[in-house]
Amino acid sequence: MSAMDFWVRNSPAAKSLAETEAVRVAEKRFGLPRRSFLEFTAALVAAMGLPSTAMGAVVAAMTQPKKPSVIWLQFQECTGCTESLLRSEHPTLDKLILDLISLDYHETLFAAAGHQIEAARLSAMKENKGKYILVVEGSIPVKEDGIYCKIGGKTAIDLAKECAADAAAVIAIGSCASWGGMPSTSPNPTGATSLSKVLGKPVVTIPGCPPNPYNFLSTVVHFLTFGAVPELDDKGRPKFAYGRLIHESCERRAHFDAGRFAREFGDEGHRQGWCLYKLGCKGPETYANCPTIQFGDAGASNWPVGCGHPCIGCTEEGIGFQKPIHALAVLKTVTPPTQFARPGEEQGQGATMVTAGVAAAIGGLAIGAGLKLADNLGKRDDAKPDTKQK
Ligand code: FSX
Ligand code: SF4
Ligand code: F3S
Repeated sequence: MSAMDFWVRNSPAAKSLAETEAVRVAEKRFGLPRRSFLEFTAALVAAMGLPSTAMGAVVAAMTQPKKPSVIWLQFQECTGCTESLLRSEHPTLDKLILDLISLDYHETLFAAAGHQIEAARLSAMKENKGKYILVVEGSIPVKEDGIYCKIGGKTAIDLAKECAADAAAVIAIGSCASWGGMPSTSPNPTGATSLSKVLGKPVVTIPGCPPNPYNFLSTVVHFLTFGAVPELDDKGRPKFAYGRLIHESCERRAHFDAGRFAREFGDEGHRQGWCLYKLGCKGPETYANCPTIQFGDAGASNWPVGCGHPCIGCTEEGIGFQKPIHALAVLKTVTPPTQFARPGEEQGQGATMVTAGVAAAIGGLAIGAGLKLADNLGKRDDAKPDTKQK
């Protein structure tokens, strides 16, 4: 049982929270047993680096009657960002769309098209002026005045600017929107660039190709709870998710330290699960929480390195899609830090040496809660109330 599960099951605070009207609303709205909902919320709270005392506020925000309007634009991309959210399953995106946010414009998921969908976007923007969340997926081509990507007769440049003007928060989801991603790979014929460059101001970025749906979800929930986006690094990435190098919490790190490397795909070292550094793993120069949060519901070790593939640095500008896959990573940290966080150290402050240790602990909690969620919520059809004590 993870620490968070233990907290949900045993702390008096969690027990009294389970009896509140907000949790009753959540039970109905999300169709989840109370404990499962609380465990899901606890996983998000832990992932954001917040203390358990924030649970009440997060639950209240997730169950508020008025759902925040979300306008989701798609430009130069593969729809992997949306796909990864559709596969998140805790809870599934249909729950998210219909029960947590009001998705008022999304070209792929909407049945409507043409003038109808454009009208939906304009009316949502008018009704929720200054309050909606704008999410942009995909890079924006700026060559030849942006003619390489047009929707409804407008260039991606104009659409992004128009929709961002009255948004309460702007989120660039995926590496394409965050820094150009794959479409900006040399020679970049369309001039693919990031949302923040087009808008001329910083935005929240959730890079990854595709990004981890947990990180997007946690960022939205943070905004709903506190009316502000989480603390960001100098590239607009939430520090709770991108504050540490992959290499610091990689499950193969012991092999790296011991000098045990896979040298070819399929060789003995590869089959033994040894370090992938010599196959070009970019974990030592890539900031992301992939090893602690992992992906999807396929069980433990479900992330690129866990599956036996070197990290290509997809969250990192200048690395992913730019540095050759086989090239060796620059080692940013070779030796362990001299100082680790003390118990009870302030949480969620990002990438300092001291807080790195705290983040590891938080990551551990999130994994436990996340895997438990996969257990309970991954198979929606045969999900059963979680009444068994473990
Ligand atoms: Fe694809 Fe998204 Fe990659 Fe880009 O994710 S998974 S090409 S980051 O914009 O759809
Ligand atoms: Fe893990 Fe890659 Fe670092 Fe090896 S080099 S420990 S595989 S992140
Ligand atoms: Fe991307 Fe590397 Fe994570 S390839 S998904 S940053 S492990």
